[in-house]
Amino acid sequence: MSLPENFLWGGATAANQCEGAYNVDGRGLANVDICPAGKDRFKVLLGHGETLEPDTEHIYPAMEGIDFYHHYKEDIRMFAEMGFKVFRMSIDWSRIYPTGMEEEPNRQGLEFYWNIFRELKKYNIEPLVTIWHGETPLYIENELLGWANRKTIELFKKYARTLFEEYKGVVHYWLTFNEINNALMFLNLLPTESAANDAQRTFTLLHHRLLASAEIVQMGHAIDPENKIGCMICYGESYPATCNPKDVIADMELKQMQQFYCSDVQVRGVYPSYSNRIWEKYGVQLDVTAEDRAVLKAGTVDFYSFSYYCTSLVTAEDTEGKEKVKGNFTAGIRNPYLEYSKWGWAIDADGLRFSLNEIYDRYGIPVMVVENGLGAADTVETDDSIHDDYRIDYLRKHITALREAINDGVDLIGYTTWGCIDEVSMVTGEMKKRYGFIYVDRDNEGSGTLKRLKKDSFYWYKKVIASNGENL
Ligand code: BGP
Repeated sequence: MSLPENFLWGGATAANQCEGAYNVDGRGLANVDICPAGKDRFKVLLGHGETLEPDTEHIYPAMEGIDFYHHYKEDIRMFAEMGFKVFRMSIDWSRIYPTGMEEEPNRQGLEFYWNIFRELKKYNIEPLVTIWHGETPLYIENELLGWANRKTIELFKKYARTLFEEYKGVVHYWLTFNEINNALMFLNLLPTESAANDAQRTFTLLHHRLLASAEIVQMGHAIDPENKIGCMICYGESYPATCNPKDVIADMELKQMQQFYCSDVQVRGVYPSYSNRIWEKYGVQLDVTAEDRAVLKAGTVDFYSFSYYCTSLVTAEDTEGKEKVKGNFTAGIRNPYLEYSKWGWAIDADGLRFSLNEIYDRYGIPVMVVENGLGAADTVETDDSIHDDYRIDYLRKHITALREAINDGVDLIGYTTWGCIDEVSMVTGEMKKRYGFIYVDRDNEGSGTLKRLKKDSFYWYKKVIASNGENL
């Protein structure tokens, strides 16, 4: 079966990983600006950093990103050349409300996104806007404790209202929170004692984000009934390591918490039946009022979107002596049937077909894959060409899986590869880990001309889109 004619082919980015220009045109400092590359990154990302001011010892890659802020015309022209139908991007809250507390939005920030939308329109590329891709004004983090504070919901609603009103009729596709569930994945990666200490805060901040998401879904629909608003889940697909029922149960419990807890709320509008058991396990007391439940019920999403990179294996047994592997916020033991990328993430295209079926069976609403790709180090040849056949191979297999899932009956409406242009890695803060069809001359230390170069995958993806996924 062919892909639907209006299938949304494209690529994805996030403001904090590409825009740079952190201190221009009235933008405020954001939490992501002070996330250093290297070993201290996660401490800060998780809100455990001692440094809430940038220092001279660290490199802060978000501050300059790939300077999309000043290169957007050139970059969008290249996306158009590949034939993109959709471009996923996020808006940086601190560009619109520099501290989050202002009564009026920063006009220059709004203008920057107007410029992008006008440019996209020129090429008939539909924007897909993530309202929150981890970017929070630093003031809110420092003074209000960020999302742990219920008051942040109101500030976020003010920001979202501004976007819905300003870009009414221009943006039709929105995502509320990027990978909303990754807070739970972070929790699972912590040693048991730290996880126990962090659980109350994590589930509370997540409750606030889920409420905020539901509130702004309703708001977005009220402002423009044409708006299509989706959730976005980090789909850390997992399999039981063996047919031992203990492994199957361990996998089920992990899935309930990591994969389904948030989307069950966002799609079905209620906390799932198993959530009490999870809260008990972590000793969490959540303040879920009757009013909260009504908000969650009324703010369900129109479509389900997710990121897909790799899969992992779950076992109930002691993993001592077994080879451990990591993925996108996941950890497990090595799957002997799969190959692994240089950054240690399993390459599993069948897992994408499996995930798509699992999701569509569960929710029955339109689905979009909004992140997928291979993080790899590229080599620029003397003639500026880049032969990234490994990336083409990865994407070819995953697009084949999309086609299979559509044959299975999944209502898949779009596909945006992650980091369609090289940008800063979220997990490590490196530039060396590249996903793009477009190479950006910038290294881990922040040096480079920022020159853009087309990789072999650029020409390949252009052909794929032109043939609507037939010519792989
Ligand atoms: C997802 C994030 C993206 C992106 C991606 C790849 O979790 O939503 O922002 O960065 O992971 O991760 P990395 O860039 O670290 O390889």
